[in-house]
Amino acid sequence: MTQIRSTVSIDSRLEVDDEDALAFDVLDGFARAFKELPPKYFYDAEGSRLFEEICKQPEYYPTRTERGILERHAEEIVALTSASELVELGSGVPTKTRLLLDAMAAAGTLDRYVPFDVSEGVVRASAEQLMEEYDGLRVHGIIGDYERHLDAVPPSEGSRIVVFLGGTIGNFLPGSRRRFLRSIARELGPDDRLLLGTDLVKDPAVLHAAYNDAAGVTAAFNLNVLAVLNRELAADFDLSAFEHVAFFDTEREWIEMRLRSRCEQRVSIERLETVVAFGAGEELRTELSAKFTHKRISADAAASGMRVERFFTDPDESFALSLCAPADGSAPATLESLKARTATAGSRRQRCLGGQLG
Ligand code: AVJ
Repeated sequence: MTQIRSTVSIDSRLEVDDEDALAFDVLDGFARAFKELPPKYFYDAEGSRLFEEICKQPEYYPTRTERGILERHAEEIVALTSASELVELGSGVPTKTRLLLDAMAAAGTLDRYVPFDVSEGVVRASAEQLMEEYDGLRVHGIIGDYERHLDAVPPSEGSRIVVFLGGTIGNFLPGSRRRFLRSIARELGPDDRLLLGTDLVKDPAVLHAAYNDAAGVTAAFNLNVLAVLNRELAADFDLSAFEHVAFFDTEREWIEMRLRSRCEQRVSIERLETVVAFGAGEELRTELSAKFTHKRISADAAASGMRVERFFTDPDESFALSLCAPADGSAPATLESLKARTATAGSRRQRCLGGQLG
């Protein structure tokens, strides 16, 4: 079997001003009556490691449930899209990505993978791993913040599937969620699709357990954001003076994570030349994780210029993958007719494959 060379290029949009982005967000968030930090700062090397650890906890079902849905439906998703490119927002460690890349390789359409993540280490590691595993795969990594740098995604060279997995869309407040979905929708050509992973509304006890695991990994993950501020902004947070809080807001249908100050305290943030006061029991909101219903996903898609073409879920309906098409795209075809189409596309794109999976 002939080996076809894979190529990697990496485009970094993170610059010096990103330290300013953190400083600005901290100043802004701590000045509020109800203090708040954006969840994206969780993911330094330690935070990313702790998140991987969370995903292995018995109480944290989203990761394994989403993987199960992909295992069952990756082939169909790929057949529906005939995609040659996979663009992954917040790509992280590429375990779930492989299920889609494998299906694309098997369909003979795989050409390019575009991982997009804030973590340089994550983008470089997954780019290197995947180009070794998939002959001929072109990897174009983007290191950046997908809320600000979506324009860094290269122009599509075939049909593409943009994936935003894990339920991370739940981190947005409803208004900015639709704004963000609209910015993705604008990047989609008529044959392109967005595959969106969302956690679903369920028994509050199950949700509560998922964000309050017995081993305390979520608590460590939550507290780690203070270590990030200590390092990046020369702050002097005492992590043991705060405790992890996570609860399901049944009215808004989202999980809220907070850090509660165990005592009255003042924290110095040297690089911001400021001191922040916390009252005893005062809470700092660190994350929202919205939970969805099929109806809410359809409404968000519609408000963002898309429609839900297929809705995939697990037997317990605890997590969902929605395949979204641009609203004015062509009508959805049947799986059988699409399989026929993919087969043709596959032979045309044979050059892209080393064939270890086909
Ligand atoms: C990565 C945002 C999907 O909301 O479940 C896990 C992050 N926070 N445990 C989530 C998280 C606490 C996770 N997302």
